[in-house]
Amino acid sequence: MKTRITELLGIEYPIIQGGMAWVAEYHLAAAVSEAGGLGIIGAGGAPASFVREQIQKTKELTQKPFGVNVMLMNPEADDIARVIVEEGVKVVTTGAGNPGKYMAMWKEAGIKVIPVVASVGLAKMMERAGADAVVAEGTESGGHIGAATTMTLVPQVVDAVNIPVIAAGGIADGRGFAAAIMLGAEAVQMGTRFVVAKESIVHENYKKKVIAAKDIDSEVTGMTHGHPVRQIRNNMTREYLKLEKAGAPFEELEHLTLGALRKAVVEGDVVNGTLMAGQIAGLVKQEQTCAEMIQEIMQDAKKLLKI
Ligand code: TUI
Repeated sequence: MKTRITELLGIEYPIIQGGMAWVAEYHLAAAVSEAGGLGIIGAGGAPASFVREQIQKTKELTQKPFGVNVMLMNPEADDIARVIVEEGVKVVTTGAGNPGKYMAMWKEAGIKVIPVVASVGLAKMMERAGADAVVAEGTESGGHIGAATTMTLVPQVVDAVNIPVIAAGGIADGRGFAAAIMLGAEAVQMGTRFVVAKESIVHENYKKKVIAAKDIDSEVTGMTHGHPVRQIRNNMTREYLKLEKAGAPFEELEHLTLGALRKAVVEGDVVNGTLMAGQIAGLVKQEQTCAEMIQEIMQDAKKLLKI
């Protein structure tokens, strides 16, 4: 299936993997790229040296294009932005902020820049700044989220910009893919389904929680201090929301979450760790390889779209 995104990125299928902190490391990124999508290394809150290593390890596993996601609240974002250029990475996505200050450097290096946006306003600003495409990410997503739903955000962004739009948030199968195409998107970005990929290094306990999750099993923490994060309900979210409701200061809440994502992904602490996942977790039923996931999605979507 050809779209402006498959042409822009030189990939076979218009499916890109979300740049999930801790989860999107080189095994997963290489597996998605090898399967014909675009794998992405999620820099998250990691130091620049770690990101460089991840890029080098990905290159050892695949010759195909892959990208790096820069989480813009990372204190080392400036260094990571430079490492991406030095290592010859072809595609960058960004999250949790405005990547405007890196745009000139990345464009000059010939990098395809794809900011993740949660509003029409930022999408237009990114197009003016020279972005090659945008990911329009709805509030159904896991992790740090905006307010608009995928169903409302994607067509509004499609109408507002001329660059291609990638839909994200609540997409995990061929039906979601086909729906995104109907909304005018030219690719999808998926996170939650790839969390349970066979090639994903996420702790088995975390994967089991995603697979067991039902439609209404996620909570949004951090709404009151402007950093809403969607994650699967557990002891952690109950404690957090109780404190948040009681008006606890940001510092106290931050202390609670500090290292909690690592605790869940690496140690498998599903009680007090942060289990970031989207609302579509209820649809994710089994561990499969990235290739199996992508083939299944494309086959189902092609039938629905009659292409
Ligand atoms: O960035 C994401 N998802 C993420 S980042 C992340 S790491 C994290 N962990 C704990 C707390 C906070 C972050 C986990 N998941 N998705 C893309 C995204 N970007 N969603 C929303 C936004 C966004 C929000 C506001 C982008 C820009 C923005 O404002 C731009 C401005 O004007 O500064």
